[in-house]
Formats: sequence, structure tokens, C-alpha cells
Amino acid sequence: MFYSKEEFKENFSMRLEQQEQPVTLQTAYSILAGMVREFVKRDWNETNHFYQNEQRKQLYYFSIEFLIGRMLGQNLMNLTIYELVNEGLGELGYDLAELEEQEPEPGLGNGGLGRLAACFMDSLASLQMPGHGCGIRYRGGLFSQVLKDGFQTEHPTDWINDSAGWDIRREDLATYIPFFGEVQPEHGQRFKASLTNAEWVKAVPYDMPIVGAYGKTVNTLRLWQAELPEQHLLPKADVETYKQHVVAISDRLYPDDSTEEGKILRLKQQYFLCSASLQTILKNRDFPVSALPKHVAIQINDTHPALAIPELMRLLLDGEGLSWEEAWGITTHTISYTNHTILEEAMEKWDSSMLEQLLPRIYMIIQEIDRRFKEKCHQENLDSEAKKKLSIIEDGIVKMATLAVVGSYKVNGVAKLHTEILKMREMKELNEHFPHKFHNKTNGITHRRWLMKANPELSSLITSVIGNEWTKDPVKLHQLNEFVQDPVFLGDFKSVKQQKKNQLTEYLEKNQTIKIDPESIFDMHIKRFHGYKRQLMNIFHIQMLYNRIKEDSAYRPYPRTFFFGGKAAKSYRFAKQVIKLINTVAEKINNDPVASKHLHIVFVEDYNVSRAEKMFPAADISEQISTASKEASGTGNMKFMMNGAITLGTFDGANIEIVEQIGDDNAFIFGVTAQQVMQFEEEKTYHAREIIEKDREIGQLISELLSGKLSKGLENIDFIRSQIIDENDPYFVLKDLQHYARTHNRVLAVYEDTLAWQEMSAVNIAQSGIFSSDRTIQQYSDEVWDLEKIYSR
Ligand code: 7GP
Repeated sequence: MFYSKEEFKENFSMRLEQQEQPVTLQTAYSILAGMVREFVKRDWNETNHFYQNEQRKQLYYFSIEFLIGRMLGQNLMNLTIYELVNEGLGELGYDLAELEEQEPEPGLGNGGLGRLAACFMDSLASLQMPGHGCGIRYRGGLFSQVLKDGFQTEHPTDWINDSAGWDIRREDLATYIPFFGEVQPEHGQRFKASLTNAEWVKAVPYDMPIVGAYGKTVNTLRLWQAELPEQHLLPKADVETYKQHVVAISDRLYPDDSTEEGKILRLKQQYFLCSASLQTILKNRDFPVSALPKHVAIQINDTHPALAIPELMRLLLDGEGLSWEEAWGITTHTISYTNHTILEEAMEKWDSSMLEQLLPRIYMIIQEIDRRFKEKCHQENLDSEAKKKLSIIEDGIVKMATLAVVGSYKVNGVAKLHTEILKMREMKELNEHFPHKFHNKTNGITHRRWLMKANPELSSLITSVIGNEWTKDPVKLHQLNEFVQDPVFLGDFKSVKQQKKNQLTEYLEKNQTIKIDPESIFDMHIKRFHGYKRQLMNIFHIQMLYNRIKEDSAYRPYPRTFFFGGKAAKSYRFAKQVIKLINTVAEKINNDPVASKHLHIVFVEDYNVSRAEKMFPAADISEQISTASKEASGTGNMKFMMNGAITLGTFDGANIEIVEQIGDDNAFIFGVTAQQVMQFEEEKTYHAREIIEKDREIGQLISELLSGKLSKGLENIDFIRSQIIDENDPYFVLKDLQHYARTHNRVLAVYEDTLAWQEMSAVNIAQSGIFSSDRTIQQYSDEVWDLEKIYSR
């Protein structure tokens, strides 16, 4: 332990001296991380003892992804020793920022849903609430992205092997998970059964400390690793193959599910996570099982952990010997569910036959849940469409979202619009059947990582004018409203923004050898690649600007740098072609002597949490241009806002609530509304072809695209072509394109009025506090989980 800079330096130097090998930055990092781990240990133990002794209700957040990002800097900050360590290291000739860069990036997630889980962990601990994460300790997280000739290539990452070592193996809590086997009903014994001839997998937890702000509360992120079980649980023959199957379970996040084998593996991962977590919760309790809902809340992060419902039933029926009614009562008062998408392709559905084979007892329980549910709600007067919607199993398919709704006590969407769409359209029948189950919890982001840690310069500026209470209660950022017209404050804000733009420029020059003009407008579109997120519309617009520059020698707009960052799922061909298209257009424009003075495109390779932390603070414009109704919430929009970037977006997801906070004048909104999109979809009255024929500029763009002119080196743009032409532009790219272009013009006009622009930025920051995940977590706690803070400590 160290309480002063001198103590820290002494301790650190001593460890350095003990090294036998020459000290590299990597070793210096490991030493520091080791010291922080020790620092945290006492509070972690105390927190756990407190929870046990006081019998506090515990929340477990089940998630297949935890996109936590690097932990060193965040932990130092939350422990309030960042400055102490920074100075101490400096005096010893080390640069803390440089050591932070040594930490391997834990890519245990893909996008919004995984990053949300990580923000929630931080807020729970910081609000001193008993809430823990349960996930999988993937050896390799999401692939790293390398661009080759403008194409995305995917490379496996190996997080564990070069792990930072924050987590601790808990052999004492290992448990065993059964797959396959045969169900033996215990006749006359209610719904009880047992499983014989199962294949067993050992689940070993690794616990990672989640340090709340100001230390003290240290919660746990428990990540499960799959291992070969002990000898007596092994099959007699072919142990080698068995081992491969076992190890694969915690090998990769989202294994390719285009094959039958890949699908089985995903299902195994899901059950593995649910069963291991639930078994441990039940085993280590010191209250009667009937009191479970009083002591435990389980939140399932989308449907990936929905098997928690039948698994809890199994443990209660077969393990505890409860009746169906008792078990169902407990389950449906313990589990709640968050939906993160209405995209059809992301709605999980499993073949009954696959589930039945892999998890026979679980399938049997799902069948019974379905049977009882249908018995209740399939009344005579229900039409066949409604009956379908009110079925968990239908035509040999198990619909996980329906299972999740039926088995939870609360169901939420992640922004107001999204929740309304769930209630009124996607899950209308379920909402009518369970009128009090559905509610909204608009997402949030932790301001500790996304403002205080990522942008210490802006944080200090804010504190210098309104004091530091906002760090504990971010809604207090609204005190900045008094300064949004103060030229001194706005001037200081401008310098901070410039500083962050310079830092990003230097970083990218060093890491990607890209030259950027830090005085240009930084316009950023950073998120996963997907049709509905419309990176295609962005690049179409840039190509249109290029055409205008070529055709009109008087058209010379203010210099802009367009940043793209994000990965496309490995098998998502359309999205991968969009990446290639962006890079092809980039090459042309960036090398054009005239156009490159006005337009510059930067594709930031391998976009991840650490890069994101460098990008959000440097942005002027936040591109949030999803097809209205498709983006459930978005959280990047909030990170930009908190750092003073201005939203250029559609009325979708949480953009709507952002505008509610700041007013129409402080964002640039365009495009068709969710209502209109849904109407077009229902009535089939949108015809992309008409736009191509009538709009000269768009016509030219599409003919350039089709002729291959835009796509040098990309002979194959068939996916883009077929989406726009054959599939009639399902994401309304052409429909919104001109409105988007006009809105960009408005942006430029305002940007050139520096003070007006700074004022808009300042209003955005001042009104962003409500989008802290502290607010979100407080609402979940008040309305769903009923947690108590540890005030007494
Ligand atoms: C995302 C949504 O696309 C995004 O709008 C939202 O902000 C975020 O979740 C957090 O709620 N969804 C995912 O990341 C995802 O993988 C598939 O959804 C289940």
C-alpha cells in the first residue's frame, strides 16, 4: 500500500530493482498494475464481507459481452491516486500515459451492448450499489481489424495470453455444466427429473475488481472459463476431441454461426454462462430459496442469457425439489430483461431440435413454459397472427425474445422511441398481455471514463468555472448554462478542443502515418458497420461534394476531415464492401490536389475503446445518421455530446432525447421520421429508382457507382448495388441523401460563426449530465432492482 507520492516511489523503485531482466515499458506497466491490484484488495474484501454480513440484495448483470477497455488508468482515477502516481512516475523518469498504452486491450465485446454493460459496472460501483457482472472469459475477444488494400481483414486477438492480469482465478468456486444426456423423469415427483449420460464441462470463475469512484466499493466482474472436468467426469474415449469442444466454449466471442457447428457453440456459450452463474448464486446463499427475489436480482442483457429462465427453473425443480408454481413464481420475480434491438436478424431464434439435443432438460422446461403460456392467452377470439406472437415455440423454432418476456418481471427498451416501438409494434401483443411489464430505461455512459478520464483538459476547465460537484452528480453540469455566452469560457473551450484535436492528430500520425489538418472540422462517424447506421450515405455525400468541387470552380468549402472507424462482422459482406468503398473514395480524394484541400477522409483502423477515448474529445461533429426507427438508442451520441461535439443526425434512438435536452437549435436534425419509415415499410410506397431517375446529382452518383468508377479495385460491389437497386434501398439512403447534404451546408454556415458554434457546444455539455449511466442505474435500481446503497461505510 502507498498513501503518499514518496511511498509510491519507494515501493515502485523497490520492485524495479527486484527485476532480473532489463526493465521494459511492459514490465514497468506490469509492476504498476500489480501495485494497483494490491491497493484494491483490502476494499474488495471489505465490500464482499459487508455484502455478506448485511445481507444486502445483490444484482447480477448477465451479459455475453463486457467491453471494458483498459483498466489501469480508470482504476487509478477512481481510486483518486492518478495524480499522485503520475507525478511519482514522472520523477522516476516514466510517463504514466505511456505505461497505460502497454495494457492489452480487452476486446470482450462487439459494440453498444457490451460497452453499456461496462459503463453499468462502473456506475454501480461508483454509486456504491451491490451489482456484479457475469460473463465469459474469452481467450480472444473481437478480432483486430487490419486494412489491406482498403479491405477489412480480421485477425484473432489473444487477450488472456498477454493479459494484464487484473483477474483472480477462483478454483474454490468452480462448478460443472451438463450438456447433452438423457432426461429421466422422476414419476410422481411433480415436474422433477434428472439427467444421465451428460457431457460435463468445468466452469472456473475469474474475478475482476470493479473499483467505484473514490475507492471503497469494489464490486466483481466474474468471467467464466471452460475447462476439462476431473477424470471421473470425462468420457471413456477420445478425450482429445472432447477437450477441443470444451476449450472452444470460452475461446472466442461470437464464433461464426453460419454453420451448424458454430450455432451449437454459441448456444453452449450461452448456457455455460447462465448455468455457471446461477449455480454459484444458489450454492452460496444463506437464505431460503423461496426468498431469492428478495435477495437477488438478475438482469439479462438482451436474449443471449435468456436461458437463465429455464435454467433457474431446472435448478429449482430438480435441485431444490420445488413445485412448478413455486419455481415459476421465484423465477419470474428474479429475472428481468433488456431488449437492445428490433432488427429481425438480431432476434435470436434456435431450432427446437438443436436445443433439444444439446440441452434436453432445458428444452423440456421451455416446452412446458410455452404450453402453460399458450393455455392462458390463446383464447378463441385471437387471430392466428396474434397467436404466433404469443408463442415461444412456433414451427420448430424457439423465439428467445418471447421466452425472455414471458419469464421476466420487467422488460425494458433502451430509449423512449425504442420502447414505444417495442410496445406498439414489435411486442404489441405481449405488451397487451402483460400491461405493466414494459418500461423504458434510456441508456447512459459513464462520465468518469468518457469525460473525466478521456478529456481531463475539459474536465478541469469545467471544474474551474462551476466547481467539482458535477463529478459526483453530473446533472450539475447544467450550471455551465450560465457560461454558455461567456466569451472567456468559450475561448477556453475552443483551446481545449484544439488541444484534443492536436493530440489525436499526433496519435494518428504516429500510429497510422496519416497526415491530418488539425484546423479542419473533425466530422466523425464511429460505430460498428451496419446498413442501418448508413456509413454508405456518408460516403455517398462525400463523393457528391467531390463532384461539386470538380464541376464548380467557385465551390471551395471550409476544410473538413471525415473520420470513419468501426468493424464489420466477419460474414457481413455488404458492410465490408462499404468499408472498401470508403477507402477507395478516400484514396482518390486524399490524392486529388484540389479536392484534398477541402475534403479529407481518415479511416481509423481497428477502432476500439482506447481509440474511442482519443476520438470523442476531438470531434466537432457527431454523425448519428441511422435510418429512423432502427437504432435502439446509441451511446456514442452521448459520448460526443458530453465532449461538446454537435449532433448531425436523424430523429432516432436517444438522439430524440438529446434534442429534448438542448432544443432544436443546438443540433442538426434531418431525414424521414420513424413514423414515415414504418409507413413506407408497411405500404411499400418508397421507390429508390424514382429518385435515381429524377435527381440529377444522385443519378450521376449511382451511375458512377454502377460503372465501377467509384470502386477501383473493388470489382465486386454487387452487394451495394443489389441493396440499392434490387432491394429498393431498405435503409432509405437515397431518400435522405439530399436532406443530409443540405444539413451539412447548414453545419458549415454555423461553424464559420465561431462564437455561435462554441455556444452550441457548451449547451451540449451543460445538458449532457442526464446521459450519465449513473442516472440510468439509479432508475433501474429504483424501479427494477431495488438495491440499497452502502451509505453507512
Ligand atoms: C446496441 C444498439 O444497436 C444500440 O442502439 C444501443 O445503444 C446499444 O445496444 C446499447 O443498448 N445493440 C447491440 O450492441 C447489439 O449487439 C444485438 O444488439 C443484440
